Amino acid sequence: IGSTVLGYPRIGPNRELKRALEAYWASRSSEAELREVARQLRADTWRALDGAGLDSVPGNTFSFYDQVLDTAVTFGAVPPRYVDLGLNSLDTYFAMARGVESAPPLEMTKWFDTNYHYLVPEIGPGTRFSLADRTPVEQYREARELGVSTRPVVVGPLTFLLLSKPDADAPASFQPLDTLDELLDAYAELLRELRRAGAQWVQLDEPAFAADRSPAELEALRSTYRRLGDLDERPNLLVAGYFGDLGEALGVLASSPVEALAVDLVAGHSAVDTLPALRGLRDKTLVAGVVDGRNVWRTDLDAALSTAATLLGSAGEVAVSTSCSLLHVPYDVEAETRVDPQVKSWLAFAEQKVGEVVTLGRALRDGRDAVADELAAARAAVTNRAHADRVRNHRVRARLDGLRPEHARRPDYGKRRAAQAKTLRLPPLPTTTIGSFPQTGDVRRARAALRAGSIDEAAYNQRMREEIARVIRLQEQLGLDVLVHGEPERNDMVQYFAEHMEGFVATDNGWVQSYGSRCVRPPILFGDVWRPEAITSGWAAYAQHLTDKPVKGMLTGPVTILAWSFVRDDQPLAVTAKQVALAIRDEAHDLEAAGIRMVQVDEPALRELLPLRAVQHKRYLDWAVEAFRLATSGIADSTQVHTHLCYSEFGDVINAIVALDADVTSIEAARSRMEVLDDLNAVGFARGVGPGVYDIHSPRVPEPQEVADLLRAALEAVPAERLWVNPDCGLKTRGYAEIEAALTNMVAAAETVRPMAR
Ligand code: THG
Ligand code: ZN
Repeated sequence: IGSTVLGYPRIGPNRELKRALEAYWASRSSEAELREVARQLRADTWRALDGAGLDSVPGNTFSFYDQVLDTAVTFGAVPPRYVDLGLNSLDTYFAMARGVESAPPLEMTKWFDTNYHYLVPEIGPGTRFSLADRTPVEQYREARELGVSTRPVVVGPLTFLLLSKPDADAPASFQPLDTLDELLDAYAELLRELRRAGAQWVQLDEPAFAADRSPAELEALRSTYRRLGDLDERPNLLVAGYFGDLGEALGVLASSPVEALAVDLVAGHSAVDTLPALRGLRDKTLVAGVVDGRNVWRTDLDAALSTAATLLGSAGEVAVSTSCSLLHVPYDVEAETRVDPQVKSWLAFAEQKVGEVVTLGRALRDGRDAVADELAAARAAVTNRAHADRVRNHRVRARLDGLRPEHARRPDYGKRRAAQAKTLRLPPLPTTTIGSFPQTGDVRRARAALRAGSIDEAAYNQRMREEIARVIRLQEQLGLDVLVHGEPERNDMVQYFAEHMEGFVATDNGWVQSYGSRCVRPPILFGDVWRPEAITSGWAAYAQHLTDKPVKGMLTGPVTILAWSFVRDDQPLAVTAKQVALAIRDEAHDLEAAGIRMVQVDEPALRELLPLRAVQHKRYLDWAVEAFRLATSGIADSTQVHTHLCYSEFGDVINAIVALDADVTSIEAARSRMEVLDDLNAVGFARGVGPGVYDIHSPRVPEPQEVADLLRAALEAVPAERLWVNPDCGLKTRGYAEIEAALTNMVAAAETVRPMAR
């Protein structure tokens, strides 16, 4: 295998796939046009990877939407509600991803601890697996015709089933893993066809084993790879485990008949110590993932080489690779014009990381001298970064050193509650929203015009103020009790804060797929973080002076800012979190000084950064909670702290939610009904809570009756004086027609239920 990468971005260097998909969905282009864009992107990728000098080029890394969905379709796991639509194969696939009028989409959730989302396959006793779709084989042939012999990458059978959920008709005792035997028949057929098409290698991804797994699951891993290994007609098998140390699973795989293992030596560096003891590795290829596939820093090639070199005696062959697929980083750092040249010299995106892997492969094969120039250049960049003045700020460091526990503690809740009741004078069941209002075309155009220089800052600010005034008027008409300014000035909230803080750089073209055609441009946190001047208080104060009702100030929490950025890897995340927390604390203070009486600090990504292994949970949650409290403890008792959580199941972090000690927590709950309230009660949560009363991710407008029923259900679990009424997330992605109707009904429902709350 020599040198390789475990996967590659597929959205296109200029988001060509995004545009092609959205044009197709809007019926502005044909299936043939969409397929042609996809074919071209695949060809460009294969040629680039082959041309860069990788010894083994991954194949089947393209996807029209998601690789887990692809796997479900490959093996025929298409639920009947989509088959019954009678659509062609491409439209059936998109129906699973996006839903249609009569069939809701598959559930979408986070891919391990990344910011990528996959579609959750639905498996039941009735699922009949087969090799229903031959895309991996066809794409192997397509690459071969271009002269590139690829190594098709497929989600492994165990990870596939472990990420699936039982379908709605499955009996309670059923688990997707029960279907493993039948699924393996279909995998066997795929392997046979790939072999017949000429494939030398296939990569099966099993990242699920970087998380805690039961003895039964480890046993399933053993039997699966024994069975696949014993097939007589198959390519060589590379099993890839990433996002952490595979632990016990490494031993299982090392003693299986597969030919190669890929390990993540960045997120799971500890495996370096255990690998030499695995005797079964001696006749296998070990693919050492020494180049970070999830972050954007240039690799310390000397260190990577010595890691790979230590392993030389442990395996039959040592190859080098990225730690995981490069799906999680942007294409090309050379496309960046805005990034400061010094910072840019420290960065490597997907294309540059391929170059690093090639260099490492040559160094291992031909010796360091063969790539002396490349090693020297990498060394210079790493040294330059390590010593750069701009990475450290002494005032920030001194402030961190001066922190005491009391900086992260607010007085007793009872005292705060009394102080807040006096200043805020809210009705029972107060109504509010999460913060953002729809971003109109007008607002987006104003931002684009400012960037293009066709309007100046003053004209832009005027435009935003008009928008804020409109949103305040609307909220007053709707009868909401606690207002927001609507956030017209923010594109992506994390990007917005990063652009206004020191220690970050923003990218022009650093797009990374989040789900389907949707992308984000994570800012790059390279140095000590601080806030040169107030960011949000001007907008909030402007909004407040337009109304007698309280306006909430809106901030993003430190954990979420880290989770949605590329973070520095030269200090513990907990330290970086504190720096960001202090910048947010300054913002909260300025909001208060500007007359704002409620400050909301959102942490939608609190669950996302939770480590995959339970033994690491406490440490993470301790620093995550501490960072939030540091951000929110610098203000008066009478100022009400809100937080908002969404995008996940909260079971694993429920105690942390209590520990945040926010006065009011709004939480996504419209889809899981009000169950989250029982979960909160069970751990003694006794603060204000706003369980989302309708799902903003759908255009559907809830009826007043429906919302009132939810509120009555909530009142079974929460006393009236703690219950808030709000949608389950921000309104940014919706249209005004929908939200006006939905909020009207929400306010009406609150008014109906209020009398029973007095
Ligand atoms: N910001 C960031 N990360 C996130 C979210 C976010 N991760 C989790 C979740 N929210 C992901 N959800 C989305 C929702 C919408 C879009 C991307 C991720 C989206 N993106 C625009 C697109 O692709 O056209 C581009 C947005 C832009 O111009 O910046 O619509 O909220 N960081
Ligand atoms: Zn939300």
